[in-house]
Amino acid sequence: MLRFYTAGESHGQALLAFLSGLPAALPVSVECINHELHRRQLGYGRGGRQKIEQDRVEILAGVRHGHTIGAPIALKIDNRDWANWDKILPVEASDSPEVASKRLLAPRPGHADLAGSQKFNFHDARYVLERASARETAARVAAGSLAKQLLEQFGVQIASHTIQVGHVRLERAATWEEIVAVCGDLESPLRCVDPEVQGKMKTEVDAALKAGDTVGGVFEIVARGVPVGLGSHAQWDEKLDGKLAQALMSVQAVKAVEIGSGILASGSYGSAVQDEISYDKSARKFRRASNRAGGLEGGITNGEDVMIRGFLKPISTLRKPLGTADMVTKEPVQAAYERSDWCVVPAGGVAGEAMVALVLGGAFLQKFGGDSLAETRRNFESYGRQIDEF
Ligand code: EPS
Repeated sequence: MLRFYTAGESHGQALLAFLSGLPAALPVSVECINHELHRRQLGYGRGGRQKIEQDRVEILAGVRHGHTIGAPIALKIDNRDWANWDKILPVEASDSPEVASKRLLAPRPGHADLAGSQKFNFHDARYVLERASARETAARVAAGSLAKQLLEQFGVQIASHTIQVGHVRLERAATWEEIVAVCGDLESPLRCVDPEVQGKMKTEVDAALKAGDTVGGVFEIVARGVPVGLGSHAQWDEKLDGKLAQALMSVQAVKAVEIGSGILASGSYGSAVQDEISYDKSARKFRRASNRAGGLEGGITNGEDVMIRGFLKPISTLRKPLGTADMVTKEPVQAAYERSDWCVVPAGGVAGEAMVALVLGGAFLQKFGGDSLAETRRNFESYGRQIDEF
């Protein structure tokens, strides 16, 4: 079983991720992790913080001589901004005026500020926002890169692209080749496969900035090469669609998740929604004429591309703030503003890829097990023969 946790505050010393359950002898590329971290920092509509940070991973445990050793893996990403925050957020008790100057009493509508402060009984949203910040996704992306590196050993690839920013939507299906190309394109401003649509998306982002507002959108994750049979129909908490939905929903600002053509399907007839099955005798393979199910039937992967979308609300830190109530005086005030991004859809896609990799990697290891990569491979290949002979 693959398990992971993250720790770290947005302006603390570092972000940490702990991952356990990877088989021993998996080759690990630090360069690949750093590449993913870099991709997460990109995107049109990012704020000042990404000019400060240059996210790079340090592996502290679980990897030796370039391979996993079957021990828990500890990953660290330093926050460069810590240099500006060490007096404000020290580990030790402090009565320095800097601490008081950064108290946040005017909770932002839509952020965790108020609900988190009430729950933990802080009359200052600082501790809550530090942990609720989407900066935490850097740790997920580092752990997710290791899950990707496992899955790649078995021919599974995961990529994301942007299909909507604000009101502008990509109205056609993108090909796998287009998605892979845009996903790896470090120059692409919003990771949309269509240059014309992307131009309109940029205009949407510019309009939000000009208005002191923020803009949301939709990213799509596609996993290709996923074997038939991950997840199970047998129990509610074994259904892989449910696990994927939860994983994507946990990404900051995601407010809805769609698998395949789930939203369209709810307003269509059954005959127009299901994917008809045929059997290709020469390839000895079952085929589906379409993939509206998004690669999942009954909570089980069916061998088609796994397709899942995350719907991001516009982020809640607004340069032109909304009204709120002071947490101490209870008087009406304007919500707090320090600095912010105004569009994070491409970054959301990278975080989404990591979450999909961690869930698929976990389901993969649940099915095939193995304490060493060689054992996992034997189990995988033996199951492959069962599927071929079915
Ligand atoms: C983020 C870092 C943060 C924000 C953003 C994501 O940096 P700072 O708060 O110092 O500007 O840019 O956080 C949020 C969206 C949020 O809601 O807190 C990052 O590295 O992704």
